[in-house]
Amino acid sequence: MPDLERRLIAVGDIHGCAKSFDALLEAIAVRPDDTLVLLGDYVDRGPATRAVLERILAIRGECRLVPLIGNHEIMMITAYQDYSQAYSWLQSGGQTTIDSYGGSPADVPSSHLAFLEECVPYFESDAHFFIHANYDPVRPLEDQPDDLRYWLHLHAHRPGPHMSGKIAVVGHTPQRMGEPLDVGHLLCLDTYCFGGGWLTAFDVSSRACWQANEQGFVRSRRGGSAAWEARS
Ligand SMILES: [Mn+2]
Repeated sequence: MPDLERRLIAVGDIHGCAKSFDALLEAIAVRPDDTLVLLGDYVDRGPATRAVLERILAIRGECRLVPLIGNHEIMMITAYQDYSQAYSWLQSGGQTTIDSYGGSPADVPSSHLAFLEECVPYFESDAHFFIHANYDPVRPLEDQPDDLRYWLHLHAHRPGPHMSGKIAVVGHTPQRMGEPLDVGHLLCLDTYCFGGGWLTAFDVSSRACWQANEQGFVRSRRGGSAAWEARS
């Protein structure tokens, strides 16, 4: 299959929403030649972080999986490295993560913590780059500051086109109306799943889009179409 027809699918912030993630994966029907870029923030806030991480680990063999690291993975890793740092993580949704494992920090398996450490800060293809939160348009991708890469929301800093000429694909800033933000040089796929919105997957090759939510609804639309089609 020629490269142009290969799917390069980015998935927005999952935040413990296993039900949505499972439905989304079923709708996408992941294939071995797919590249699936997860934009970070798998843990915290939603009810089922444990199930989300189990599902991510399970699909590693089913496609080319590229998991990015988000600020919530950073907070969780930091909490496990230094318990004196745990409070801010627990206050930011970490308690629901612990609860999903049974209620004790010791219940989180080392394989899950090891996975968080393996997540990468960014990924790039010929025409796109993928990063959790934000970027400095005049800095190379390998040299982005952490406060932009992981933390700064788009309403605090809406970056212009990146010097690489590539389209940015980010998560982190919730789009509370449930629609991805698309401003041409920048696409944001955090559509507020844990807060009652949608979990979004977007194929940057075809511009096809899929969404699932915690109520069990799934919808999709073809590249170039403005209309959603409901799926059972
Ligand atoms: Mn985030």
